[in-house]
Amino acid sequence: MKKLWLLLLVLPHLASAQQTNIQTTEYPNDYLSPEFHAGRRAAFKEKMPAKSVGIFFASQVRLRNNDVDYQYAQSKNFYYFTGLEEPNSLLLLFKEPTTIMGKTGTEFIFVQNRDPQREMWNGKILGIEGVTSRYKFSNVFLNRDFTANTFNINDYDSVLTAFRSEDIFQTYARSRDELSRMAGVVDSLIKQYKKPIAARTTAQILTALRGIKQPEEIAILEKAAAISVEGHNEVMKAVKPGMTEYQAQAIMEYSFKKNGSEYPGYPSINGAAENACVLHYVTNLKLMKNGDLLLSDCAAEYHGYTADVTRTVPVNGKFSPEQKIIYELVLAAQDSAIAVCKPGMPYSGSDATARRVINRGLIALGIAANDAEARKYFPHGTSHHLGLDVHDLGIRGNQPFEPGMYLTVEPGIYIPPGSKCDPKWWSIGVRIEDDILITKEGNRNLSAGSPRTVTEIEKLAKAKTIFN
Ligand SMILES: [Mn+2]
Repeated sequence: MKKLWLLLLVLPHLASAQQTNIQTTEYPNDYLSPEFHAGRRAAFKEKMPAKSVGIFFASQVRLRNNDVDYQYAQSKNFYYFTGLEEPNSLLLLFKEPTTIMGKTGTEFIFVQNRDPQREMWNGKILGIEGVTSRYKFSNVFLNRDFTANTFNINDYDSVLTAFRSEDIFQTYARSRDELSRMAGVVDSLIKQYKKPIAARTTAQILTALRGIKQPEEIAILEKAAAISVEGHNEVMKAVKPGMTEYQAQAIMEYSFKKNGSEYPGYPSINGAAENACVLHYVTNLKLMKNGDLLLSDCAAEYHGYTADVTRTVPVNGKFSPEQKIIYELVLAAQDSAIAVCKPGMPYSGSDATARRVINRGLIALGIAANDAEARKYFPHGTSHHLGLDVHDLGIRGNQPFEPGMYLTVEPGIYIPPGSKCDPKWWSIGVRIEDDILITKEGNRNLSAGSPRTVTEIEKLAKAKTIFN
C-alpha cells in the first residue's frame, strides 16, 4: 500500500517530464564516429593546395588559480578532425604521402604517453594504443617524439595552420607542458620558413567545411537544442517574483546537466528588467520583481556542439501591455527573418528582414524617429552560424544559404532606463533566438520546442514545476 502510494505520487511527474536525453548505457555511446572525423580530415586534405602541410594543436590546459586548472576544453578544429579530447596533442595533415619515423601516410597524430602517476590523479590517458583503437588512426606517435626533424618545413609550398607564428609563441610559450614544447618547435620551424604561412587559406577551408553540418553533426546538434529547450521551458514554469537571476540560471543549468550536457555552450545570460538590455549580461545577481521581464540567453553544449537559445518571459507569468507590444514586434521580426533563411537566399537577408520589421515598428510606436535611432534599440546583428563554436564558421554577406548551414535568428529590442522615448517603455529588453538548420526544402527550427508566442509562454508559465 505504501509503495503504491509512492508510485501514484511519482507517476504524474514521469508522465509530464520531457525525456530529452536518457542515457541507458554505462557511458554515453553517441559520440561522433571515427569515420566522421576521418571523413573531415579527408575533406580538408582534398582542399589543401599541392605540396602543403596542415598543423593543428590541441588546446592548452589553462590555469585557473594556484595549482588548479580550468576544466579542459578541446580546440574545436582539433576535435573536428580527431574526436580526441586530450591535451598535449598535435595533428599533421599532408597533401601528399610523407614518411615520418618509418611510417608513410598523409596524417600523423602525436599524443600523450600513458603515465600511471598522472592517471591516478586525473584519469585514463589513451596513449598510442588507445588512440589507435578508439579513433582508428594508423600513424600515432608520442608527443615527445615530435621534433624540428620530424619533417622539413621548407619542402612544402604552403603551411596551413589556424595560428600565426606569434600567436603560437604567445599562447603556449609560458607553460612547461609537451604542448608548449611542440608549439615552440613549430614556432622555430615557421621562423625558418621562407614563405608566409597560409592562415587565410586555412580559414577559408575550415569555413567551407565547418559551415556545412554533416548528418552525424546534425544528430548531435538536435540533442544540444533539445536539452537547451527543456532548460528554457523549466525556467518558464518556475520563474516568479522574489527569485534571483542566478536561481533562474541554476534551474537552466540543472536541466542541462541532468540531460547529459557537459557544459553550457557559453556563459549563461539571465538578465531581468534593465539587465535584459545588457547584451552579454552574465552577472546574474539581481532579485527579480513583479513586472520584470527576464531575458535568458542560455544553451547546452553536447559532445562539443552547442545550441544558442534566447527566451524572454514575464517574471510574474503575464506580459504587461507595453511588454507585449515590444515582444510581438520582435517575434514578427524573427518570423519574417526565419522565412528568408532558405537555400539560394543570401545570408544577409536574415538581418535585413528583421531590421526592416523592427525599424518600421519602432517608428510607428514613436519610440524611434528614423532608422538610425531604431538601430540604437537593436544594436546587434540578427544571425551568426553555430555548431562547435557558438559563433561558428560560415558564409557571410550576400553568399547564398545551402542545406546543412546552421544559424541563429535572434532579433531584439532593448530600451534601457533613460532612453529618449516615453518612460513606459523603459527597462523592456526582449530577444528571441532560435537555431535554424537550412534544409533542401527550406529550414527547420531545432529550438522550436520552447514556446515563442505570448499565449504559449503565458500558458507554460502556469504549468507545474519541480522547483517550487
Ligand atoms: Mn546568439
